[in-house]
Amino acid sequence: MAELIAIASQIRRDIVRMVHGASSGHPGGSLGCTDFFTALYFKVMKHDPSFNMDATNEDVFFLSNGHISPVFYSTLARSGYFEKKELATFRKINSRLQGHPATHEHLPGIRIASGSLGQGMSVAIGAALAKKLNGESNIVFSLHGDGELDEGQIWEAIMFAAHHKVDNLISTIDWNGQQIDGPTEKVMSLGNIRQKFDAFGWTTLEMNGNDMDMVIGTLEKAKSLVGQGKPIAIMMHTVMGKGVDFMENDHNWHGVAPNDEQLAKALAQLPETLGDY
Ligand SMILES: Cc1ncc(C[n+]2csc(CCOP(=O)(O)OP(=O)(O)O)c2C)c(N)n1
Ligand SMILES: [Mg+2]
Repeated sequence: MAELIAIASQIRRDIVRMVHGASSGHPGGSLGCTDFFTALYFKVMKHDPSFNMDATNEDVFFLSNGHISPVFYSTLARSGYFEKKELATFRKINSRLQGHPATHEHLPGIRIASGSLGQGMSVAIGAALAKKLNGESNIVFSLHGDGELDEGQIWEAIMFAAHHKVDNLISTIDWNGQQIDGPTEKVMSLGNIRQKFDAFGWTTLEMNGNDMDMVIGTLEKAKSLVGQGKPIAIMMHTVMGKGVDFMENDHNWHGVAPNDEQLAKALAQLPETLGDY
């Protein structure tokens, strides 16, 4: 557990350094979801950093809220998909690390373009059904923002997955209560998301997404529910900007880069554990 918490601290450092280096990007959701990514890639998922696009015989993850690419890129680099020094190219011209992930850059670990919200669950369902057709027992994971649930396509996908018993899919919702323009309650009230997934026929779980013990325990519990006829959803409570006190719970950090002074303040709160890129 201590090892995972140490990895998460380094990933948080990478996130603020990358966004600062590019003078643009999305630190808020990235920092909030760091513990989830760490648990998934360093503990829960069976995956191979030598990377095959088809993900044959391995678990697979799709990031639907593609704007939180900094946490995804850092996690991929830190788990061996590509060299960590490439993180320095984030959002630079001709970089493989574009602001929103895209497949034509051929960055190992990226299997779909995302950033246009609402599409990732449909993709994950397709991949999960393909695994069933191929007789594979591996699991498909996906992540979605709570603001992303404003997209109608998500609800079509939720309905479809229950109807077609896509029970090898674990979709997590980053329930941070914030989105680009303000708190989700103000922009468009989501109500009780868990009850909505329940009503649509999914098995649901809930966790504090910034408590590593709980993240691991809940993801393992979700894995144990695979194959029981229902898709699985995890309601993940996170703090936007987690780990950097002046960014926490503030939607203004959804997509803004820290200046030099703010970067220094942020890094002072995040121990360097694996060496900066
Ligand atoms: C189809 C589509 N509509 C609008 C946007 C603009 N947009 C980017 S991020 C965002 C808010 C997303 O909120 P959430 O998923 O909660 O992300 P968080 O702010 O928590 O990181 C919006 C509306 C988009 N990227 N795609
Ligand atoms: Mg949100």
